[in-house]
Amino acid sequence: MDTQQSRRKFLQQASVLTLGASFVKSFIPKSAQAMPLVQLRPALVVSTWDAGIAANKPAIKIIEEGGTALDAVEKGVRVTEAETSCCVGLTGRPDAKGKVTLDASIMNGNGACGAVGMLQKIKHPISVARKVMEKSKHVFLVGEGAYEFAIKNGFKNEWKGLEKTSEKEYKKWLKKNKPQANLKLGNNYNHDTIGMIAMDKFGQVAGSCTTSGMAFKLHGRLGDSPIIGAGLFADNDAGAATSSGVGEEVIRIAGCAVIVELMRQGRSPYEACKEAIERIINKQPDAKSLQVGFIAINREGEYGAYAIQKNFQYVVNQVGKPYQLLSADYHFKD
Ligand code: SD4
Repeated sequence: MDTQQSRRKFLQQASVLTLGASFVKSFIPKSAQAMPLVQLRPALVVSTWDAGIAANKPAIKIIEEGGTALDAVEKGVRVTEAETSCCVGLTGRPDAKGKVTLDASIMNGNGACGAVGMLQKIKHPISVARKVMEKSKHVFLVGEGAYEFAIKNGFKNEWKGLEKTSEKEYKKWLKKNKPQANLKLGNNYNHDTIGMIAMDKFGQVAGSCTTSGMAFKLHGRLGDSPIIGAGLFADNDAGAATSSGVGEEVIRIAGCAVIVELMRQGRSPYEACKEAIERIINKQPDAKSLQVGFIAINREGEYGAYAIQKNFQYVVNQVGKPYQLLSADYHFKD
């Protein structure tokens, strides 16, 4: 049976099970209905860095209760957007002009996607990205336009000024750098963007990615995180991937699209992430001073990760199991 045929068969079986399940449900008492009748897929949630411990919690709960991967990845990263963080949400480090500009994207495995770039003053850019996906005819809104769209769709201006540590670090940085000076990419301020990928019990995959981007970036700079195919990609036929690290390097190789395509051709998530990192290293003579990490999942519920440097962590939650905080394998071993 080829992939198309087996997919069709799987969908037929899934719909028979669903119909069967609702028919049976009408005959069993309400209390017993909370139990899922069948678990169709090895559902899971994976996200970047240790912020994923808190973020994965509501995400895996949604999936355990039979919700969609799309809802899970949106709810999950909202946790990080609401926390005090160097690199996500309104408390993140500003750009060279002292403005906190946020990038986010969300993608469903059926091809639906939405993104915002350089969005200011809004606490949950991931939810604005989802609104772009669901309420506009577009995929990607940036700057003032993204802000106006957010306000029109019920989001509030929640800007309270630079968070204390962000302000301190910005002032320190300003003393050594002229405003608008470019920075050495991959500096120490740039960890902890959250990217999350998930598969629900029905085999649908989705992903989300949200960040304040590189600290002290040039005003107007967009990274990989809001770019579908670079910092995020999801396809129900192959899997999902997301990234963290120096966005410029991820964009250059269309990182997450490449990883999903490699998985479609049969590579494991680990092998696909490793191949993408090797492409970056082959193109970038300075790779040793940069960090990029990828995480990926496939349709079988397998996961993997790979990074340029050590210390790239990720968090895995599989249905019914405790979370695992893992360290990714990496290229430069000495
Ligand atoms: C960016 N990829 O703006 C983001 C930064 C990041 O962990 O991931 N930091 O380039």
